Amino acid sequence: MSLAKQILQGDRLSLARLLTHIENEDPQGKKSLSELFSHTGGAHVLGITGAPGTGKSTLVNQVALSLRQLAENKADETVAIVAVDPSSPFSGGAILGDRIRMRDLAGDPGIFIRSMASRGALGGLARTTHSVSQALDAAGFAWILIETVGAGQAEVDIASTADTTIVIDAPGFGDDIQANKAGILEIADVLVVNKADLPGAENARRTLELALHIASPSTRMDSDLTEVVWTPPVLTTVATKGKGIEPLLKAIQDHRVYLNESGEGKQRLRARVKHHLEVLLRDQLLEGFLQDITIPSFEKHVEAVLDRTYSPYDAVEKLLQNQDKS
Ligand SMILES: Nc1nc2c(ncn2[C@@H]2O[C@H](COP(=O)(O)OP(=O)(O)OP(=O)(O)O)[C@@H](O)[C@H]2O)c(=O)[nH]1
Ligand SMILES: [Mg+2]
Repeated sequence: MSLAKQILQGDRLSLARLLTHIENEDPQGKKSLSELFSHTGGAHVLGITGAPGTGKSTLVNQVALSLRQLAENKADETVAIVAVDPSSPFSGGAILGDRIRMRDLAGDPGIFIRSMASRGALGGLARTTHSVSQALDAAGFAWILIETVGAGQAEVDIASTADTTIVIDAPGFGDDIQANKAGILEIADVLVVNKADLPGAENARRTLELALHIASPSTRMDSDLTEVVWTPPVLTTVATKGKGIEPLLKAIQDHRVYLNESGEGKQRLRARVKHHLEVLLRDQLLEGFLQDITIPSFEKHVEAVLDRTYSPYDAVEKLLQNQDKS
């Protein structure tokens, strides 16, 4: 039986194997993903992003636990967690976070956890996170929770993979938010001020509310507006105590309904497919091209550019014209 078929039958070991193939970008991964593709589209993908230490992992755990506790149909309302970690295996935070995760969530067969290394990719995700998410979708998980690397920058990539993007802030992280406000507000569907037990939380919440209001002052004020507009709610949580999780789940549900009813869900899906096709095409073309060219030949052009014999643009022209295999 093919790997894909085993996954469709609910075999978790096969799923884990496929995810490794995908992460390694080997042909078996592509083959299985193609076979699985018609089974995707059922999951709701949540992206959780924010500066390092704001409490993403803790919050993801709580959301996963609550989704499972509130599930009316435990067999169907399953949760997959993808934690994108910095490549270094020595990053204490990530490892500690995972240990806590294992302790809280282990034992529930409706929860599947996968860490993946970002391998130096920027933007908070690994190159293959989108494909990993698709595999989990096909495997039948109702919810996919993706925690991005907290690089402290606006992790905009997540917005092109997730249906609902949750941006987490915490008191004391205000400067980061300040510097990246524009990017964060652009991608946030739901804003959360975590660590509401610490002083400064209310201040952080008000700062976000104000920034949102400045960014889109007309929303909700114009009662004649027939078009439905989504204004990201700003919520507060204490992830370590599980406080504020139910309102957060409600906001996620509301956003999901909004995506369906406004048609924005379809628009986003179209943009996502387009983006993914472009990325694949670029990768494939480059790969094919590089196969036709020898390293000494490439180096020759590198030398020529270094010597300023000709420009990088000329070098690319020459490479494309000759593809000389010398
Ligand atoms: N006081 C307080 N501490 C919290 C809260 N939520 C998380 N923490 C603590 O904040 C620290 C960081 O939490 P994590 O969940 O690992 O944060 P993270 O954003 O996943 O961190 P990275 O993945 O390393 O970027 C831990 O020591 C948590 O126990 C909260 O609501 N209140
Ligand atoms: Mg974390």
